[in-house]
Amino acid sequence: MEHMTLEREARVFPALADDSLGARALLAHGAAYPGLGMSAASARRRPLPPTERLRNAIEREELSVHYQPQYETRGGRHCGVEALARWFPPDCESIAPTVFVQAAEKNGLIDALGAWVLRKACATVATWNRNIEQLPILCVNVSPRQISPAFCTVLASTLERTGFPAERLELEITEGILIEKPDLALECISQWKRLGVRIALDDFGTGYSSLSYLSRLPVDRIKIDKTLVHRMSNDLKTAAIVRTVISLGADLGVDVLAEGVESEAQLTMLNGMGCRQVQGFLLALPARADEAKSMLASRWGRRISLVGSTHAS
Ligand code: G
Ligand code: MN
Repeated sequence: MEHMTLEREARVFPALADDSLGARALLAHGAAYPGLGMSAASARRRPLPPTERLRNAIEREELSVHYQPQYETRGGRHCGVEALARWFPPDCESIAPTVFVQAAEKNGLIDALGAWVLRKACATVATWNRNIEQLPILCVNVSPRQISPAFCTVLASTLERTGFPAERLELEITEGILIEKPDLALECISQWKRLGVRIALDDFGTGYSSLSYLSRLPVDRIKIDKTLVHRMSNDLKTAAIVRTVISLGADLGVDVLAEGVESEAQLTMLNGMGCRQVQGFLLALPARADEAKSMLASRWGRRISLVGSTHAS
């Protein structure tokens, strides 16, 4: 299954081998599995340079933004929605976001991609309710490579052009940026805050998880990484870490959301630990805008159909 995906990706990015380690790795994988490398026909086809290909994909709307709702563990009301870029080329199956985001980072297209996702998501979600109070918190991932004064300009103009309320927009960053360029990151994040947006620390628990970031940065939400959520049922130490992060968030006055919730057992455990916000396949898969919008209208998302209506009140 994974090998099939790699082959598709090698076909879509055949020319990435010029300057991208990601593509070289993909092609190497294709070559490592006999019969799964590029076909003679696709090798003969002269592909567009990768930069053009991704730029065209954005322009032709082959890329789209999907939305994954987030829910409160008490009452089941939604507490946000995460915008996730997806690529569905017409000539093959979808390409994993990890692949094209990494390729964009290496080919200098991440600024264009990131700006496009931000504009698209703000413009779309802005129409979901006339009443600003009822708009979900919209979470948009920001790659460490996007952190620059130019992104601040894009952010300001997006808020102005789409009319999306800054206080309902949450930018998700990972610790990578704070380690790579701490001064620039602090400067940019302070500018975002001045525009009124919220900040989330994404994938928390996978990197250095330095507690000093939490005191130095104006963080509004911590997102516990899905690998911790998946491990905690079978590993007491992981469960202790998750519990500690949840109580740390409470002490700091920062929201804590657990990502990757896939089972009732995980949800029950998180609820018992005092976690108030969850996101994951149990509750809602990432979905097209219209589906996500209607999911937000019902409490508990998918879970209502899994366990009946007892949680709906
Ligand atoms: O790094 P970040 O947290 O932004 O990753 C979000 C990714 O996680 C998305 O691609 C989304 O599809 C995926 N995802 C969302 N919910 C779940 C889940 O319950 N389980 C797993 N394995 N992945 C999930
Ligand atoms: Mn995220």
